[in-house]
Amino acid sequence: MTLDLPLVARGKVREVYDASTPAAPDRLLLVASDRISAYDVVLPTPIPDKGRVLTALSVWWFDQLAPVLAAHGASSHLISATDVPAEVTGRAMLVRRLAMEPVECVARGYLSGSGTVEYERSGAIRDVVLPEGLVEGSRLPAPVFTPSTKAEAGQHDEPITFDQVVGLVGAPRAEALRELTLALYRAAAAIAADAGLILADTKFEFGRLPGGGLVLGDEVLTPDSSRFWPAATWSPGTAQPSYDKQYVRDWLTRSGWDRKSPPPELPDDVVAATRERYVTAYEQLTGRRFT
Ligand code: Q0Z
Repeated sequence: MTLDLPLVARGKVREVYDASTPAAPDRLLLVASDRISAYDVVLPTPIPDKGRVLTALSVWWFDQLAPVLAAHGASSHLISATDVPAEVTGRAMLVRRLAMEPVECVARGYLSGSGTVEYERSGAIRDVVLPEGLVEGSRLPAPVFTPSTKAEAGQHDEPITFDQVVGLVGAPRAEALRELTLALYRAAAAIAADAGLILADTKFEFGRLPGGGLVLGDEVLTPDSSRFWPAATWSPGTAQPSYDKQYVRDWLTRSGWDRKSPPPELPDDVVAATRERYVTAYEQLTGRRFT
């Protein structure tokens, strides 16, 4: 696949191109690939349709969240998921180029991963003191805003306090980012709950248009930016299996891969099962068939 557009940024599993024209400046094209990463490395075997499923999911969520954004005087960066080059049909979004805020805006409604590590060390997550006795997978008394800095490519995001967000963007914008992040999380978690899924946590990225309010950017509420757990099997006290990547992780572990050497090709049955998980997640959430 070769798009004749300037490459602006490349992530592990997606790319950003400059899609500006003289008539329509400040446009980007976000392209999702079928690549999958596990344990921080991109695997050599693509998952067919992953890019289309994640794009369709993100577009569906932008639509679901539009009222929440509007209520906060905000909007989304999405312009069109159909007016895109033929080579990337279904797996690309044409978006407005924003001045991105230098903060990853994470909301957590459940204790998991690095949130559990932080709680076990300090009894708190960032500046929010939590009750005793919580375990991996516990629901938090209220969702918590846990921002992090944007790391350079290949590095991990660094947790930061709310005061550090204030230092980066000023108090009014820091408060707006926190309130909007939590409002979007609550709305999305309620929608996910109706579909039998727990939205444990999610990461948003915001930017601004010249002279404008906040704009929700990037991809939203995909399995790559969020943890979704089936509500039916939720069981605090043990790690909840990853909805999408568990087959891949389990197979990689059983394969004896040392996590340092180049990763092995995935077998066909693991690819098929993983593709099915992405499609099922989309269909369960949206109530639509994936085509
Ligand atoms: C998001 C990223 C990806 C690698 C740039 N609307 C926007 N305006 C300005 N910048 C961005 C956006 Cl979405 C932007 N990223 C994150 C996405 C591959 C990095 F697909 N980079």
